Amino acid sequence: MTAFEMNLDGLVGPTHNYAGLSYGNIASLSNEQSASNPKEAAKQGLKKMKALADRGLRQGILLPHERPAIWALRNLGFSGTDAQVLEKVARQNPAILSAVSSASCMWTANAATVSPSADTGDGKVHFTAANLNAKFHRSIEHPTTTRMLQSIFADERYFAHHDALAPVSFFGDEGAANHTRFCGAYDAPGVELFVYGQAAFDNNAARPQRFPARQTLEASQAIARLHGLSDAHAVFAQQKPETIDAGVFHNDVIAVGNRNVLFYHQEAFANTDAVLTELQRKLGAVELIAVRVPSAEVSLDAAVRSYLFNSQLLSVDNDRMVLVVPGECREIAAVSDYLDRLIADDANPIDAVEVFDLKQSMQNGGGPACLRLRVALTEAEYNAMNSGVILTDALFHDLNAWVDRHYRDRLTQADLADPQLLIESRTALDELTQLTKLGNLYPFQR
Ligand code: SUG
Repeated sequence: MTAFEMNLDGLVGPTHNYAGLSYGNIASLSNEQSASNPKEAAKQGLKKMKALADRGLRQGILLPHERPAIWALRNLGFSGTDAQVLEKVARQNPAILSAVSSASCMWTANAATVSPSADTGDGKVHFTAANLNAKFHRSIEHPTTTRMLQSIFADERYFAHHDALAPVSFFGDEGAANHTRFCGAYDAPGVELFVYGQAAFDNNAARPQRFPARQTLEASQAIARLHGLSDAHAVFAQQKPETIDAGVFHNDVIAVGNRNVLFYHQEAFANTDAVLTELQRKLGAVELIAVRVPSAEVSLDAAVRSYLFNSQLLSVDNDRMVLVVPGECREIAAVSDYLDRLIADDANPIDAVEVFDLKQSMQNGGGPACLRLRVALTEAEYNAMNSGVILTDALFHDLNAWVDRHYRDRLTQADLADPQLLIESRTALDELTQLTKLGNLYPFQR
């Protein structure tokens, strides 16, 4: 049986904007109120997807959600026609309008946690949509995410879906951004590393002082239980609290892994030696290659500014790996020099770097790794999924034309109140569900 990793990238939605919604995410805060370019954002993402698909990697998309989320505004008591709802929220509380207009579902690393069938108790691929309850604008994603994943991975012989965890801070869950699976081959049982920001029930546990820890140990443990992962298949590790205060709001801003390789910054974990020892013990005969980046070579600040670790580490041919990084990594000399040394060093399997311009997403704190959800699948599981979301040449062509037809090239906070934007967005999404054959996904379609 062969298995591989598929990447499902979030297609950037037509309301992509900069609202400064994510306290603790430095890029989001510093670009608040800038004008965005949704058309360019969507095309930058599509270009990355196409380049990886052209390398022979399996690539698919997850669809943007309905935004502005009129249903969420109605739940908050705004009433009348859709246009009246928009007018009222814009006048009474524009911050809420910004939140329900965010295209944040593009960062699909936060959509869900996925455990491949080789690891789970019942031999199915398990999905749990993330509750994302740390931020209001993200907490409204999981109902649509769950529906979408259920409709893409519908075959119950292969796939199991769980609702998001209880939406309270004790069970704050940010999905795969804090989850990395290690293995030999993708079809062999692996070890899943769950990184958390704080243990919610332990009042004496170390925690960040400045910015919030979004993922809790209790949430990670619940997901491991739901997915039927035995102790042999799971490791729980705390992120170093000081890094959260430095702007590392998810583990995928400070570490990335693929197969038996962990690429991480020296400051990533609270207890690095214990984490590496446990991972190696549970991996058994598979040798863990831990590539540690010292602060002396790349400072924590440079790591956050460049998003070096928010990269995709991909197996290209057999044992070789390519690191897919954002353009910012080549703009910071210390990081760029480090990358040159990394690929020249034969002690690790990373021998190429591929650079993408993802500035539109980066300005909201989303790099290459944020934009994708990894799903390791066997060939049979792949054949059982809804193929409408798989990025073929034809779909790539159709999506670019669709973006050209429906997207604006400039959006400000004031534009979010425009009832025409809602109509444009719904028209676009309605067409997209037909293009991808996903059926009626959105509240406005029901
Ligand atoms: O949740 N930014 C997202 C970025 C998510 C990045 N994901 C990963 N690291 N996996 C967030 O903070 C900003 C939206 C705004 O400010 O307009 C935002 O939601």
